[in-house]
Amino acid sequence: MPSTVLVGAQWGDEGKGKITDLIARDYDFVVRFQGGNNAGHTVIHGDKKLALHLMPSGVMYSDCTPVIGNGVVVDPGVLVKEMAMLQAEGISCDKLKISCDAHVIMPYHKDLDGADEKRLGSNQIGTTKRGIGPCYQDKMGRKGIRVQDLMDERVFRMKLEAVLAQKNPILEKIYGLHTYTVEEICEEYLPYARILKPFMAETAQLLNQARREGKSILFEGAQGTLLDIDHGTYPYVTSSSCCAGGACTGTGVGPKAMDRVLGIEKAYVTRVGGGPFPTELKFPEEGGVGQDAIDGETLCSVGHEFGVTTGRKRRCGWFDAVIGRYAAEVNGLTDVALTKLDVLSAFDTIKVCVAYECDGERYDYFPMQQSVLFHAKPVYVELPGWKGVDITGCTQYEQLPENARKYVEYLEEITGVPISIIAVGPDRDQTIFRG
Ligand code: 2SA
Ligand code: GDP
Ligand code: MG
Repeated sequence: MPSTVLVGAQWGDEGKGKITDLIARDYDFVVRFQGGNNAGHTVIHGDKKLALHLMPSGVMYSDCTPVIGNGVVVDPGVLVKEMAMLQAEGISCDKLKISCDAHVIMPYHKDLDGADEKRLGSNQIGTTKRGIGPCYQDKMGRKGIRVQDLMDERVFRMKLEAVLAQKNPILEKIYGLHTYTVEEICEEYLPYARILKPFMAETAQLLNQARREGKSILFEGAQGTLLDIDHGTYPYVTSSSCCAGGACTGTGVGPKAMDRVLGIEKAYVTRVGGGPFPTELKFPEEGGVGQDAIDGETLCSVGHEFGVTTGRKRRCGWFDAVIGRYAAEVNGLTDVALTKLDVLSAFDTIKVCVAYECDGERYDYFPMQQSVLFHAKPVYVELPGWKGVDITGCTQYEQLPENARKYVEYLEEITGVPISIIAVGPDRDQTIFRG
């Protein structure tokens, strides 16, 4: 089994959790390489849905080693709770490895995330307020506290002292927030350190050794291509490298180890938080009217489009092939898993955006300037649907209605990437593998 990077090809929530969970059993290691507990990956356990925020989805299989790579930001309290939740479900976390170089989300990161958002007013990013951005800021600013620092009380106290001397005045004078003492943070964090210490590892070495021994690795991306700090719709992005390149920097495994880059695409598009979204079908409460508003509501209600971490209603829109082509390029996608095709059974006809128009110009490629994306009008092609046909039981490609197959093949044609997996429902067996 080759090593695979799995990435979201849109704005996140494409169904990465389902697909990772589905294919993880074929890999020896499943590694998270970026993001933190802003992620919400839904996996199935018996007849229950579980939401994983930090734990790699490979934890669901006892033969698989879940690894939290150096590119991840770890909220230790959240991780300890998630491990307890999994253990209560009978899922062992004993094999977990946490990179000694991953950065730790501190209480002031969460405070600053919320305060920054407030300050932005109507220009809010719509973050998950989990402290992700401020933690990555400190990492890049070389003021971060890493997992290895947390595990060494002397170092932890020393680093905290230095960082609080800088954070406290900012918290108090700029944001009017409460300040922290070294002692109160130690009281909260040192017990976590004691629980997590046995799981700390030099994960880059571990993974490279595993490669030499012929073991396979699944690199599990979180969020999505358009939320990538470099390639996304900046500043309406998360603060990490969600694209395939992030799998190298976020784990310490070189690019030659990546044999396959699997992009996860929803059969339509959703986005949580602010920022441009050309194919958005605005909800009535956002000023949407007519058939577009009805179609947006239908996608949201049939697709149950609510955030796994925050419960927020996700913005919904038609499939965007401009984004599909862009994601194919910036990630070097070898193939795509198309999810939630069953949701489109609710429509008479289905639209696909093939290009944008802005100020009389046509854009077939992702526009260079973000202002274009804000004002872009989608150029749609309308395809006949398969309304009312229940496709959730289809396990073979040939069982899909002809128009559903035509839709899949049209997406392949206009994005230039083969679709190797099709999901027609949330369960593991509601999946079609194409030869
Ligand atoms: P942050 O918190 O700094 O990463 O937020 C910055 C932007 O990134 C978006 N973002 C996400 N978008 C979709 N899904 C995410 N995970 C959760 C889920 C989201 C939830 O699986 O449903 O529950 O609301 C996720 N995480 C970050 C975020 O909306 C901002 O636009
Ligand atoms: P992720 O963040 O990319 O892992 O995606 P989320 O878990 O946030 O959101 C995807 C949602 O869609 C979850 O509730 C899944 O159970 C569900 N899901 C995944 N694939 C399918 C599918 O093919 N059909 C349907 N109806 N639901 C799906
Ligand atoms: Mg999600």
